[in-house]
Amino acid sequence: MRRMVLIGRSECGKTTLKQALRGEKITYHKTQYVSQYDCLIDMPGEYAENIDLAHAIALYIAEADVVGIVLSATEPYSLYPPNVASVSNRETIGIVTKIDHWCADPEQAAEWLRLTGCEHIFFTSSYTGEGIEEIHDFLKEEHEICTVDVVSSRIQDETFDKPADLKEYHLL
Ligand SMILES: Nc1nc2c(ncn2[C@@H]2O[C@H](COP(=O)(O)OP(=O)(O)O)[C@@H](O)[C@H]2O)c(=O)[nH]1
Ligand SMILES: [Mg+2]
Repeated sequence: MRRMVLIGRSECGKTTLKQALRGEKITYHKTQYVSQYDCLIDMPGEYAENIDLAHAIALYIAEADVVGIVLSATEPYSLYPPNVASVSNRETIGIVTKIDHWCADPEQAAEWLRLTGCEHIFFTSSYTGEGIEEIHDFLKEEHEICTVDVVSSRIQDETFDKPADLKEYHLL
Protein backbone atom coordinates (compact mmCIF):
# COMPACT_ATOMS: atom_id res chain seq x y z
CA MET A 1 0.00 0.00 0.00
CA ARG A 2 1.25 3.45 -0.88
CA ARG A 3 1.59 5.85 2.01
CA MET A 4 -1.01 8.62 2.19
CA VAL A 5 -1.05 11.75 4.31
CA LEU A 6 -4.51 13.11 5.21
CA ILE A 7 -4.86 16.89 5.31
CA GLY A 8 -8.00 18.72 6.36
CA ARG A 9 -9.52 20.88 9.03
CA SER A 10 -10.64 19.56 12.44
CA GLU A 11 -13.80 17.48 12.39
CA CYS A 12 -13.77 16.89 8.62
CA GLY A 13 -13.51 13.13 9.22
CA LYS A 14 -9.80 12.27 8.73
CA THR A 15 -9.39 9.98 11.73
CA THR A 16 -12.70 8.21 11.11
CA LEU A 17 -11.67 7.71 7.47
CA LYS A 18 -8.39 6.25 8.65
CA GLN A 19 -10.29 3.81 10.90
CA ALA A 20 -12.58 2.85 7.98
CA LEU A 21 -9.61 2.33 5.63
CA ARG A 22 -7.99 0.07 8.22
CA GLY A 23 -11.20 -1.84 8.92
CA GLU A 24 -11.16 -0.72 12.54
CA LYS A 25 -14.14 -0.07 14.78
CA ILE A 26 -15.36 3.51 14.28
CA THR A 27 -14.90 5.42 17.55
CA TYR A 28 -14.35 9.12 18.15
CA HIS A 29 -10.74 9.89 18.96
CA LYS A 30 -9.34 13.43 19.07
CA THR A 31 -6.07 13.42 17.16
CA GLN A 32 -3.40 14.89 19.43
CA TYR A 33 -0.26 14.18 17.45
CA VAL A 34 0.86 13.16 13.96
CA SER A 35 1.00 9.41 13.29
CA GLN A 36 3.99 9.65 11.00
CA TYR A 37 5.12 6.00 11.26
CA ASP A 38 1.83 4.72 9.91
CA CYS A 39 0.88 3.89 6.33
CA LEU A 40 -1.83 6.54 6.72
CA ILE A 41 -0.40 9.74 8.17
CA ASP A 42 -3.14 11.48 10.14
CA MET A 43 -2.59 14.86 11.74
CA PRO A 44 -4.58 17.16 13.98
CA GLY A 45 -6.75 19.53 11.91
CA GLU A 46 -4.96 22.46 13.53
CA TYR A 47 -2.07 21.85 11.10
CA ALA A 48 -4.34 22.91 8.24
CA GLU A 49 -5.94 25.74 10.19
CA ASN A 50 -2.96 27.45 11.79
CA ILE A 51 -0.29 29.06 9.59
CA ASP A 52 2.51 28.34 12.09
CA LEU A 53 1.72 24.64 12.14
CA ALA A 54 0.95 24.54 8.41
CA HIS A 55 4.66 24.75 7.55
CA ALA A 56 5.13 21.31 9.12
CA ILE A 57 2.69 19.78 6.62
CA ALA A 58 5.51 19.91 4.03
CA LEU A 59 7.53 17.48 6.18
CA TYR A 60 4.73 14.93 6.25
CA ILE A 61 4.08 15.30 2.52
CA ALA A 62 7.74 14.44 2.00
CA GLU A 63 7.16 11.24 4.00
CA ALA A 64 4.17 10.22 1.86
CA ASP A 65 3.55 8.90 -1.67
CA VAL A 66 0.06 10.36 -1.96
CA VAL A 67 -1.54 13.49 -0.49
CA GLY A 68 -5.24 13.23 0.42
CA ILE A 69 -6.95 16.63 0.70
CA VAL A 70 -10.03 15.97 2.79
CA LEU A 71 -13.22 18.05 2.71
CA SER A 72 -16.49 17.12 4.37
CA ALA A 73 -19.64 17.15 2.24
CA THR A 74 -21.28 19.12 5.07
CA GLU A 75 -18.87 22.08 4.89
CA PRO A 76 -20.39 25.52 4.33
CA TYR A 77 -17.06 26.80 2.94
CA SER A 78 -13.66 25.58 1.78
CA LEU A 79 -10.46 26.21 3.68
CA TYR A 80 -8.27 25.65 0.65
CA PRO A 81 -6.86 28.29 -1.69
CA PRO A 82 -7.22 27.63 -5.44
CA ASN A 83 -4.42 25.51 -6.97
CA VAL A 84 -2.88 24.67 -3.58
CA ALA A 85 -2.39 21.04 -4.74
CA SER A 86 0.36 22.21 -7.09
CA VAL A 87 2.71 23.12 -4.21
CA SER A 88 3.24 19.43 -3.48
CA ASN A 89 5.31 17.16 -5.69
CA ARG A 90 3.27 14.10 -4.67
CA GLU A 91 0.19 12.72 -6.37
CA THR A 92 -2.71 14.63 -4.80
CA ILE A 93 -6.28 13.38 -4.54
CA GLY A 94 -9.43 14.98 -3.17
CA ILE A 95 -11.53 13.06 -0.64
CA VAL A 96 -15.11 14.13 0.08
CA THR A 97 -16.20 12.68 3.44
CA LYS A 98 -19.58 12.26 5.21
CA ILE A 99 -21.59 11.80 2.00
CA ASP A 100 -24.20 9.88 4.08
CA HIS A 101 -24.97 12.96 6.20
CA TRP A 102 -28.49 14.38 5.94
CA CYS A 103 -27.21 17.84 4.95
CA ALA A 104 -24.39 16.59 2.68
CA ASP A 105 -23.71 18.37 -0.61
CA PRO A 106 -20.97 16.15 -2.12
CA GLU A 107 -20.90 17.94 -5.48
CA GLN A 108 -20.22 21.31 -3.83
CA ALA A 109 -17.31 19.82 -1.85
CA ALA A 110 -15.99 18.10 -4.99
CA GLU A 111 -16.12 21.41 -6.88
CA TRP A 112 -14.04 23.10 -4.16
CA LEU A 113 -11.55 20.22 -4.28
CA ARG A 114 -11.28 20.50 -8.08
CA LEU A 115 -10.44 24.20 -7.56
CA THR A 116 -7.47 23.15 -5.41
CA GLY A 117 -6.16 21.24 -8.44
CA CYS A 118 -7.24 17.68 -7.50
CA GLU A 119 -8.20 15.78 -10.63
CA HIS A 120 -9.19 12.56 -8.92
CA ILE A 121 -12.00 12.92 -6.36
CA PHE A 122 -13.25 10.14 -4.07
CA PHE A 123 -16.70 10.29 -2.47
CA THR A 124 -16.72 8.52 0.87
CA SER A 125 -18.68 7.72 3.99
CA SER A 126 -16.78 6.09 6.82
CA TYR A 127 -20.14 5.14 8.35
CA THR A 128 -21.56 3.24 5.35
CA GLY A 129 -18.20 2.25 3.83
CA GLU A 130 -18.98 3.90 0.50
CA GLY A 131 -15.86 4.84 -1.48
CA ILE A 132 -13.47 3.02 0.88
CA GLU A 133 -12.69 0.20 -1.55
CA GLU A 134 -11.96 2.71 -4.32
CA ILE A 135 -9.32 4.35 -2.11
CA HIS A 136 -7.83 0.92 -1.26
CA ASP A 137 -7.55 0.15 -4.99
CA PHE A 138 -5.96 3.53 -5.65
CA LEU A 139 -3.35 3.03 -2.91
CA LYS A 140 -2.44 -0.49 -4.01
CA GLU A 141 1.16 -0.87 -5.13
CA GLU A 142 1.47 -1.38 -8.88
CA HIS A 143 4.39 -3.74 -8.47
CA GLU A 144 4.86 -6.85 -6.40
CA ILE A 145 6.33 -5.96 -3.04
CA CYS A 146 9.46 -7.97 -2.23
CA THR A 147 9.35 -8.49 1.50
CA VAL A 148 12.31 -9.92 3.43
CA ASP A 149 10.39 -13.23 3.72
CA VAL A 150 9.91 -13.50 -0.04
CA VAL A 151 13.55 -12.70 -0.75
CA SER A 152 14.89 -15.15 1.82
CA SER A 153 12.62 -17.99 0.63
CA ARG A 154 13.75 -17.39 -2.98
CA ILE A 155 17.39 -17.49 -1.91
CA GLN A 156 16.68 -20.73 0.00
CA ASP A 157 15.01 -22.30 -3.06
CA GLU A 158 17.68 -21.23 -5.48
CA THR A 159 20.75 -21.94 -3.40
CA PHE A 160 19.97 -24.92 -1.23
CA ASP A 161 17.33 -27.08 -2.96
CA LYS A 162 19.10 -27.39 -6.29
CA PRO A 163 22.57 -26.59 -7.54
CA ALA A 164 22.77 -23.02 -8.74
CA ASP A 165 22.66 -22.62 -12.51
CA LEU A 166 25.96 -20.87 -13.00
CA LYS A 167 25.18 -20.15 -16.68
CA GLU A 168 22.03 -18.32 -15.64
CA TYR A 169 24.06 -16.13 -13.35
CA HIS A 170 26.65 -15.57 -16.12
CA LEU A 171 29.34 -17.20 -14.02
CA LEU A 172 30.29 -19.69 -16.73
N1 LIG B 1 -22.22 11.22 9.14
C1 LIG B 1 -20.90 11.01 9.16
N2 LIG B 1 -20.16 11.51 10.19
C2 LIG B 1 -18.82 11.28 10.17
C3 LIG B 1 -18.19 10.56 9.12
N3 LIG B 1 -16.86 10.53 9.36
C4 LIG B 1 -16.68 11.20 10.52
N4 LIG B 1 -17.84 11.63 11.04
C5 LIG B 1 -18.03 12.35 12.31
O1 LIG B 1 -17.37 13.62 12.26
C6 LIG B 1 -16.77 13.93 13.51
C7 LIG B 1 -15.29 14.25 13.32
O2 LIG B 1 -14.60 13.11 12.82
P1 LIG B 1 -13.03 12.90 12.95
O3 LIG B 1 -12.68 11.70 12.15
O4 LIG B 1 -12.61 12.90 14.38
O5 LIG B 1 -12.48 14.23 12.26
P2 LIG B 1 -10.95 14.78 12.19
O6 LIG B 1 -10.85 15.87 13.19
O7 LIG B 1 -10.79 15.30 10.79
O8 LIG B 1 -10.02 13.63 12.48
C8 LIG B 1 -17.00 12.73 14.41
O9 LIG B 1 -18.08 13.00 15.27
C9 LIG B 1 -17.34 11.61 13.45
O10 LIG B 1 -18.18 10.64 14.02
C10 LIG B 1 -19.01 10.04 8.06
O11 LIG B 1 -18.56 9.39 7.11
N5 LIG B 1 -20.35 10.31 8.15
MG1 LIG C 1 -8.50 13.48 13.84
